[in-house]
Amino acid sequence: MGTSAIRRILVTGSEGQIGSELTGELRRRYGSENVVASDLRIADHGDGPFEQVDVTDRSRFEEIVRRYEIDTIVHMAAILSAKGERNPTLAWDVNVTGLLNALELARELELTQVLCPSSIAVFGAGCPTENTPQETVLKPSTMYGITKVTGELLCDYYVSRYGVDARGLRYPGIISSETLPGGGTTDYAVEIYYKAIENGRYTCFVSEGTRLPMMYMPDCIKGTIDLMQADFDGLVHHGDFNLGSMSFSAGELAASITKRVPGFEVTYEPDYRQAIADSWPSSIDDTAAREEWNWSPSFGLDAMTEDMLARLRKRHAEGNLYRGQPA
Ligand code: NAD
Ligand code: AKB
Repeated sequence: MGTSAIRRILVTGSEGQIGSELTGELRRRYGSENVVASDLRIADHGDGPFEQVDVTDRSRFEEIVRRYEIDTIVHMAAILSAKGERNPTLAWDVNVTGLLNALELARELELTQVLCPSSIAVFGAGCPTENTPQETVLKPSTMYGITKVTGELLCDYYVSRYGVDARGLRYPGIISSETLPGGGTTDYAVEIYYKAIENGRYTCFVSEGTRLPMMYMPDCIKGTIDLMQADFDGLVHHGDFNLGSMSFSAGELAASITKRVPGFEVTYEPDYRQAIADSWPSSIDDTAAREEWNWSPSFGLDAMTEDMLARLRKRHAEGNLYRGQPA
């Protein structure tokens, strides 16, 4: 097991918030022809191969892995927390059956590596909410969280039982400017930037005091690829690395934007996602990631806000704020 042999990567969920940017960076590093994008949604990837793959369809998944001689699956296909609460059985099918298919393909075809993200959604009642440790009680209250705990256990099981190189990180809420988030609880932390630029007003669906761990996309991409490239023999953990970066309340996020968008108005109307947010930690202890593969984030709140606003302002000026995505 190791990373030097990585040459043919399949990204599932490549059209999502993270998959879309990760695919681009993997193509820059490994060559466009060596990174196959795939999603349930059909997309045009002029810069490299794209295949429509439903990850719950094992035979189609296998067909694409064999056809492109894939050795690494970067498994981003998922149903996130808010969407998962609206359709829990779909969340189970996509998040658990989809991952099991990826791991079984890795076992049977002796692939080099499977990487599948986990989430701060694995935490719930009974764990410390400040500086939440790597090892603690995992009692999530959402179906999404339940699928993520299951996914971590599956990855670790395939490592110990079959010697599959399976890896995963517990991402915090990811904030980015290129692709809108796909139905999570932390989506407000992205939407707020778009609305600040679009019309100077935002109605936030969690309360002003809600404080969650967050991360800017460049750090997310860097952490993901750093873990992919880490020496397997140096890893004690595998499927469940806590990954920290910054923590702030919705009010602090709004203040960071208001400093740069004078007159920006935010109102707070918590909905069903408030209970999900309240069940998650406020901050994360990522010592294991720092010690085992040298994890170190770069962005803080104000640096992220500067960068987000500059990118979105430019697109807005070009009449392309949402890049054709539904607002
Ligand atoms: P997203 O919702 O933006 O994208 C998921 C993609 O999966 C979508 O393009 C969707 O079309 C695709 N998909 C759904 N069902 C599918 C199926 N059956 N077969 C193939 N594709 C399917 O999600 P994201 O934010 O890019 O998340 C990627 C990974 O990171 C997920 O595992 C998610 O749980 C994890 N994660 C994300 C965040 C975040 O804040 N974005 C935080 C923690 C963890
Ligand atoms: C969500 O809110 O569902 C995701 C996550 C933290 O896993 N952003």
